[in-house]
Amino acid sequence: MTSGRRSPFTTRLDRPVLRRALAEEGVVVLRDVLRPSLRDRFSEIARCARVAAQPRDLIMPGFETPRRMSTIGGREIRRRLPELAAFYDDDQLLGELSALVGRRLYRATHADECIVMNFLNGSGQTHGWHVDDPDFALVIVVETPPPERGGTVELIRSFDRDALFRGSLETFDEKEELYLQSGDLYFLHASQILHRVTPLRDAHGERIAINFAFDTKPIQVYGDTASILYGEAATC
Ligand SMILES: O=C(O)CCC(=O)C(=O)O
Ligand SMILES: [Fe+2]
Repeated sequence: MTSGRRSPFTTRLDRPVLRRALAEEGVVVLRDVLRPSLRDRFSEIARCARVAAQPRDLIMPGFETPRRMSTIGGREIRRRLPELAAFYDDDQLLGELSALVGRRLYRATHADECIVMNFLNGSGQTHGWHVDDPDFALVIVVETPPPERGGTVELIRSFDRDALFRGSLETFDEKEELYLQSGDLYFLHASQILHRVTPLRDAHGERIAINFAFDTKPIQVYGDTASILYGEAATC
């Protein structure tokens, strides 16, 4: 549908260096890659939208980790923020991300989880440890505090799901931190790598991220967590 349209990116994503990094690390940080006009527009949209975000404060069943944050789910985004939906629906984006992964990707079919906005506001707000149902996440970090103020992305590559379900997260010492600045994107193999956003340390701290979800299968079976965090379950 988008042939002839401008790429959302300033550079091609299927460069060998990025492909290799994603294959080896399960994540790539994409700095200065989103066209500045889009980056600024998304930032403006996110800042306006935050008043409409739903506050959440719960322990997510499964890994039993906290969600102290505000959210806007895909259904609401499709209704009210068509520019984000257009970015997600762009076949050129899908093609570039598929090339980066080295296999065909599909947009997530979960109406709430396909595109989500996550807002952390103030001390203690956090998006606790989890894996995503969709396989890959393209995350735009609209706003993030300096790392010493919290709100950093931490990753655990290899983990024992059973141990996690028994609630032994504290035993992990193999955490890695992603170094991110406001305006960065990252692309994460989110169904395989355990990840979280650490609690903000500052009463006035703020973090905003937009997550666009992609699957390796056209139809995916989703659990309940997205509906708990982002709204009701349905199909995009
Ligand atoms: O905010 C982030 O950087 C991560 C978002 C995330 O993990 C998610 O939406 O599933
Ligand atoms: Fe996630």
